[in-house]
Amino acid sequence: MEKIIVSRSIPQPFKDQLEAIGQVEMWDESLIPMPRNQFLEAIKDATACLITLSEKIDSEVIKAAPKLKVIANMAVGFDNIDVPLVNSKGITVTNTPDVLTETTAELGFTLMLTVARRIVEAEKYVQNGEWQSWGPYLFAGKDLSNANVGIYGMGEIGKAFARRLKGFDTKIMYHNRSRNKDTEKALGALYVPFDTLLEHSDFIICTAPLTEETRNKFNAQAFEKMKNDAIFINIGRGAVVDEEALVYALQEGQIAACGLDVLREEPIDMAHPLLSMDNAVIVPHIGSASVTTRNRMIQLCVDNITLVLNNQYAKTPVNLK
Ligand code: 8YV
Repeated sequence: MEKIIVSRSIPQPFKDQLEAIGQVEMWDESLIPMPRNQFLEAIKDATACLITLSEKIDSEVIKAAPKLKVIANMAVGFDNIDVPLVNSKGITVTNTPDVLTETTAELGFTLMLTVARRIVEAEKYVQNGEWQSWGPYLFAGKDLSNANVGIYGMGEIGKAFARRLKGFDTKIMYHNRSRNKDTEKALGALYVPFDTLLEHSDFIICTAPLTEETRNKFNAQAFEKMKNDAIFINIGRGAVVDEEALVYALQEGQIAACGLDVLREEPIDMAHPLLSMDNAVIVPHIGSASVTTRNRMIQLCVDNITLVLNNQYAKTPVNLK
């Protein structure tokens, strides 16, 4: 008998599909993660699990789960999972690439324009009844048109973001661990060293996953090199940024503003200095949050679990290169 753990509440039609292949133990909350102790208990006799980034899959979980065959992560990123360890036990790890690409790029674009045109500050001003008259420079922001846009991380999301820049007559630079000439041709993007990206971009968009190479990539030295009126957007992973250095850069005017969908600690500590800064816009990790995309992500997890439990290859296994 298969036993499938689902660590968040998912809609009944998806649960029904899983129930057709085994017994399902679902944590019936959608905003509160399953407590670690309960997860460790539930995983003991589980053969599959559908999890989110809140669940850390480490040696403690793997030791507790001798029957586990598949871990379906409801995210494209998988830095919450010790993939080499899990794979060494013959357990398949799957993620949700492609289905969330366009939605996540759209959130990045939304954040970029929101920060550039100071929408959050302006909206608060109206709500607070401070709008007395029109002013020539009232909430004057920054143009995206004709700007230099630097993309750090030219994976699928980076490319989808670059495609959206087309109508704005921007120059696109990118930096990535590997160069892709087809992408350069298709998107008119210029491959540049990381320092060049920092020095010449009016907007920098980070879409990078968290790896040993990307951790703290945006540190004090990086912010120092950026233009003083640059806008920094992060839709990758929080730990790619040294947040202390970011706060300092914003306070000292090394950069103009930032928009963040991801943070080192999620949810953010309400005492975090970024929360009191008008030039920092923070949203709660909603990159892939459209109803259609979240449905597709869950369906892909369900498909991957179904395939592996039927002794077939998963659709989207994580294979570390
Ligand atoms: C996830 C994400 O939706 O896919 C990712 O890697 O960061 C988000 O899009 C979210 O983290 C839920 O697991």
